Amino acid sequence: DENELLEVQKYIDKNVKQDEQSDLYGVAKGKNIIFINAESLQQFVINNKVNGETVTPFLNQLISDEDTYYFDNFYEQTGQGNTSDSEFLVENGLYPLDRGAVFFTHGANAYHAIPEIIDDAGYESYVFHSNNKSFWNRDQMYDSLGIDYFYGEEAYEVTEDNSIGWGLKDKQFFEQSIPYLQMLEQPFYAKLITLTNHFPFDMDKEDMSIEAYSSNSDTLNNYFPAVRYMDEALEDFFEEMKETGLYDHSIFVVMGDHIGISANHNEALSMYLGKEAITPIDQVELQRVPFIVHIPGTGNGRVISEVSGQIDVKRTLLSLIGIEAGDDIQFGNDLFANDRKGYVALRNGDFISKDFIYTTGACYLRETGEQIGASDVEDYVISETDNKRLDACNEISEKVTTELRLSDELIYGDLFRFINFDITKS
Ligand code: GP9
Repeated sequence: DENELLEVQKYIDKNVKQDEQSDLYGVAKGKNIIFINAESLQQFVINNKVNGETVTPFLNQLISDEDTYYFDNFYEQTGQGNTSDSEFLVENGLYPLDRGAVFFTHGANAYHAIPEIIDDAGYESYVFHSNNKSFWNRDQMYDSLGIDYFYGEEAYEVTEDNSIGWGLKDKQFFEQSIPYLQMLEQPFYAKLITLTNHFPFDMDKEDMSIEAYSSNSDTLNNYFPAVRYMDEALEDFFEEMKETGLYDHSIFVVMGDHIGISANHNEALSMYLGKEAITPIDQVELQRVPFIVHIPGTGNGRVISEVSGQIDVKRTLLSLIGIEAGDDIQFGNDLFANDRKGYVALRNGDFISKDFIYTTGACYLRETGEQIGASDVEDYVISETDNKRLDACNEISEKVTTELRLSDELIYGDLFRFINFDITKS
């Protein structure tokens, strides 16, 4: 175990740690963190239309706001644990497992998650989600992550009228969550997990502000009105936050947790996107989800297009509230600092870097979509440039494999049991 830990620490020191502090370090110190886990929200609906109508008018406005930092090349990195995996990534800066849901399989492990770390800075942590506590084994895992209180299904008034699919409709969910938020001692870290925009995206007629799409996939067709409904729910929530006065004392994060439209719907999706077909690299790029950080009062917001992912959220948020990386064991970077890893590993070993996309066992040039060094010509001799590119791509691929393996070892060996962190004092 000691050797494994040593290897992890060495790897992180060499490959993950950043020397430089970002300009935004500490800008949100002492402010509440309100984190919206947006169910199934994918990037491709942002600034897009369906049947001539804008899908996400509120989010479009939010991302162009002067106080918003919008990451438009941000990838979800979940495995089979879907929403729970995305929560795991965010809280720990570790990868979920390649099979099963780590929330179920390793819910009793020791971790060093955001709630525990920010506890020393005076923050209490809460989750709001109108589903039963044992779904995804949340009740056990939330304890292990150091979350102080979980407002689950029983905290809400759920009736036949105000619910659909898996539970309370998002508009009701936010509305009923607000009195609780107002009661909390500040500063707090509150995660609100939405639910209405969930497969198969069924909606009551009266909640549909835009028409469904028309294709051979009901899932894709219904996705658009469901996303619009969530967009409206978020708009109401932000308005309410301003009215309660919590807005000025908080920063807001909106993150898509995982894809909603799987590859089973590629035919319909390629029609919607105006593409002949979804290529392997399109498939990877479809794993982009919005990551939006709204910090009232900074006035310095912008679109950030460097490659990033859910693994980076922990370090980014901690840096915003003025907590250094110290000796933390995690695999993400502060997305506001410049010296970053420069690649995002997907759970299946695929990755995206500034120059390359690696998928289906091949390396592609991100700019042109061409497979590097591939040719149908007999006796084709690979060019020197392509050879160098392949070397560079393989080098990243090795890091990705190592990183995923080390993260797995930490979880399988429950190695956080053996570490005493002293982060805030580093
Ligand atoms: C369940 C909700 C959705 O409580 O978070 O989970 P998902 O099915 O998207 O993983």
